Amino acid sequence: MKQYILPAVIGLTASTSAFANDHAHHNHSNSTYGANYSPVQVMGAHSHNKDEWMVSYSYGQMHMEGLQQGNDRISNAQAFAAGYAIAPVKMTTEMHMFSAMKGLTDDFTFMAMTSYQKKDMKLVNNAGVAFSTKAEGFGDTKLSLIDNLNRYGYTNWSTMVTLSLPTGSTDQEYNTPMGANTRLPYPMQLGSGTYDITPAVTYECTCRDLSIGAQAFATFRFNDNEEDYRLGSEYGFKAWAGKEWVKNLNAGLTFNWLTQNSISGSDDLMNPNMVVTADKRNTGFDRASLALDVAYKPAVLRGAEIISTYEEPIYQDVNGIQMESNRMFSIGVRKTF
Ligand SMILES: [Cu+2]
Repeated sequence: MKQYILPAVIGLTASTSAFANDHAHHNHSNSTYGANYSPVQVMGAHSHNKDEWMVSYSYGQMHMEGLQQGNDRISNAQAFAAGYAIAPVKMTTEMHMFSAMKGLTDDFTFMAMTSYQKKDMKLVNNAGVAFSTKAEGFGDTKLSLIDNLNRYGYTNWSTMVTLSLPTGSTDQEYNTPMGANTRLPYPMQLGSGTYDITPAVTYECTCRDLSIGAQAFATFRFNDNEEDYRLGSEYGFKAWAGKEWVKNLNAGLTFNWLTQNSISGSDDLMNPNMVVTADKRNTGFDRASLALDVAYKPAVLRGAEIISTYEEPIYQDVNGIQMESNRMFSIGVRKTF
């Protein structure tokens, strides 16, 4: 199934030119100047009018560096002393993210998202030998249905249900000092390997010229993947405030909270004593972050919008020993038809 997802998304993108309607973009907000902000990185924070399309492409990077135990930084030597032969030093994830949204009816908006990812991890063993591993391919594909609840009179509230399809592989391997085609640890895999459901509820309102909102969501996984494990369930909360600062320039700040539970089951091809990241006891965390996002629609782009986000963790408490999350950023373009 994996190889058909991108053509499907491109097909969706190509077909959008048939819909040249010029509806207002944000179904929820009124057209008052200064208050049509909705954070670009929060899925389900906005919906679309019937037959209105939005397509977007973004390039993003996520960085992790160094080790934490609980919420303390620790050294590689401490990880070796805890019994591991190899410690991760640095990890970079590059993502090409594609999404399409369509207003199906006055009530429901459909969204499809997928990504192409490149992961690179640098490691060092207890003899001081450094090496790196790489993984590359499609991530999971997410299909969402947003209900704006307008027909019930709840104009500030909306719900979203997302189904994640396991298009990202969970059997990435790479040549390492331990051997050829070694199964890479959990964080280097490209997907969950399971069908996951994420319900979410979102509240938005406009106070004077400020748009504020909040969203609560949870991700559940119902079975083990082909490698006999499942990622932990997730519980998240987001709250944001932003506005249109000058004409066609929206920006705001989002607070993110994410609790991810530990992995259950395990991939027998990973050796939990070898690398910190292959031990499922070192999975699951609480993390808070702040994200700044900007959406700018310069006249020269004929209605297309430049979108960018920058996110920095402000608190993280991990189970066992894990890499520390650093900054995350993305830049892209989106257009509504
Ligand atoms: Cu949209």
